[in-house]
Amino acid sequence: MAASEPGAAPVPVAKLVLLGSHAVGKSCVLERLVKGTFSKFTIGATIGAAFAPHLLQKDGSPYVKLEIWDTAGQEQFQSLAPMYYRGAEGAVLMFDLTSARSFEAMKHWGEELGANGRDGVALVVCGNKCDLVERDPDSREVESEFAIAYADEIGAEYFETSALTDVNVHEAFMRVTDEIMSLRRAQAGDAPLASADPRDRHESIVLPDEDARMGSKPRGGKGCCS
Ligand SMILES: Nc1nc2c(ncn2[C@@H]2O[C@H](COP(=O)(O)OP(=O)(O)OP(=O)(O)O)[C@@H](O)[C@H]2O)c(=O)[nH]1
Ligand SMILES: [Mg+2]
Repeated sequence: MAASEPGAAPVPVAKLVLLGSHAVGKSCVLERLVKGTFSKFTIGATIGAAFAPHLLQKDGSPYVKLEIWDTAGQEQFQSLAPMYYRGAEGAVLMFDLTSARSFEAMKHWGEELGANGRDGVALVVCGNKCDLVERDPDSREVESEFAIAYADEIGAEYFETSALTDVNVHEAFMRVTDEIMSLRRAQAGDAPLASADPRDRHESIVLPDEDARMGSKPRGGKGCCS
């Protein structure tokens, strides 16, 4: 829990996970959300996983303190992903709009979450790098209608995002967070605001480099550039 000011209601905490194949832009999207920047040359492939806390604001007030796990998409790290998605209340499933292969790989993550994730996990699907398809429509390998159909199938909202040009990043995270909060309310209003078990929140395995890289400054769909 985090309180915004003395006497104020505690700010709820929610754990989110980013899933998708290598180089779809998960870390860049997270950096855009958390720091408001895009590091074209300094972000390398994620090793293991990275953690970033982020205080999401709504209407100028603290809304939810997100604990975000950015998983590594490279093949050799895929077996680690369950550690990060198991306790997650929300997931951002990401693919690259210029890569049909990444779309297929993302469906695999959707299946895994359905089979092994938490019941009633809140989901959004993000087709990232919409700046590229806007600049060159021929580079698009996944049509919006297919992505929307898939998102509908798994009960998710679909966003076309760009970490580079800051399109729909905040909106996608707000959407998945709203969904988490409404699922909590639907659960008779008595669901815990955050896991009391630190193991569920992976507090003991924060990767120092990644944590430092992301920082924790608060900052405050759909089609590309809509
Ligand atoms: N044009 C464009 N490039 C992007 C965007 N997001 C990420 N990239 C580029 O895509 C590449 C991969 O980005 P990452 O954020 O490292 O990808 P990732 O999904 O975290 O990759 P792993 O950590 O290996 O799973 C980098 O060269 C980024 O500069 C975007 O929105 N637009
Ligand atoms: Mg990464």
